[in-house]
Amino acid sequence: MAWVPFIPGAVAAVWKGYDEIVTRPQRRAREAQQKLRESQEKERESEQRRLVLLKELGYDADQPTITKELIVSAQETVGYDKSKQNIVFAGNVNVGKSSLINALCNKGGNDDGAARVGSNQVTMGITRHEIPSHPEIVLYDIPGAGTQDVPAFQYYHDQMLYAFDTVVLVHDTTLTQADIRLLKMCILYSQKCLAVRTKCDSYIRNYEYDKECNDLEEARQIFLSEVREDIERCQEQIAASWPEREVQVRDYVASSRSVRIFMRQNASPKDAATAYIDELDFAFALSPTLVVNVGN
Ligand SMILES: Nc1nc2c(ncn2[C@@H]2O[C@H](COP(=O)(O)OP(=O)(O)O)[C@@H](O)[C@H]2O)c(=O)[nH]1
Ligand SMILES: [Mg+2]
Repeated sequence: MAWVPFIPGAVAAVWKGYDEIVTRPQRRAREAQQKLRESQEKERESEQRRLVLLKELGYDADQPTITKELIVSAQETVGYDKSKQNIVFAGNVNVGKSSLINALCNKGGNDDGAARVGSNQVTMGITRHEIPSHPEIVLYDIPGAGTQDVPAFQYYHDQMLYAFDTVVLVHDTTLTQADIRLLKMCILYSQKCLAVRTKCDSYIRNYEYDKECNDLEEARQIFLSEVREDIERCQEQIAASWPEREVQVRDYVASSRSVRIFMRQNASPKDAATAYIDELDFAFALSPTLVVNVGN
């Protein structure tokens, strides 16, 4: 009976062979099919989300698609310079776009070539501004959206924002729904965008009075903690449109007064209303070349 213990071994060997040749390839094929179905499903969901988002941003089938050709022709219209970084400042009327551009160009509102500032000085068309000490950058001032009712797609399209390398969304209080939609528009078109919350000097001074603070420093701390919380909320709202990947738009807290002081290569003012907040990081985000001389 020497063959008896031999039988289970032989069966196991046959079964192993069968598994290798028949079952395992079938299992692998089933797994591959399952993976393919899952990735197709993910793609379908992501395309569905894109369509819903486009609708939310005011796009309908009558509007033109932003093609490569359209981008090239818009770049010719706006005077896009291939050898420079072309940065456009967008946002509502009176939020401080022109003031910020003047500050970066180290100009006062009355200086030659300065962007026109103030509520009676609305920018009518696109204007180009160069930073004298930084020929590698060109800034563009455009008219504000004017009303919250202009759909993001329309503003983005009409102002040819897709023609620029970077869109800076300027705002002076919480991001409005229109601001958030505009930022989503940029993300949708894979365009570099950032936000800047300006006029902080004036808000900190108002806080000192409104919140009955003991001094400006206390007002600054309360203002900053409220603003940072608000920014986080808005960032979450933006990110919610892209659950499949990580999306974050930085929102820098600054004032045009302090940006100008920074551009003149001066140290941060001591006064709690104008002391630097995110001015340095904002300049770095626009272009690292803007902060090269700091600290030298
Ligand atoms: N206190 C303070 N006022 C600012 C600041 N930026 C802009 N302003 C004022 O806000 C008003 C509108 O600014 P402007 O640059 O013309 O806004 P735009 O319409 O977005 O271009 C002007 O009266 C500016 O002096 C800032 O950082 N601090
Ligand atoms: Mg303006």
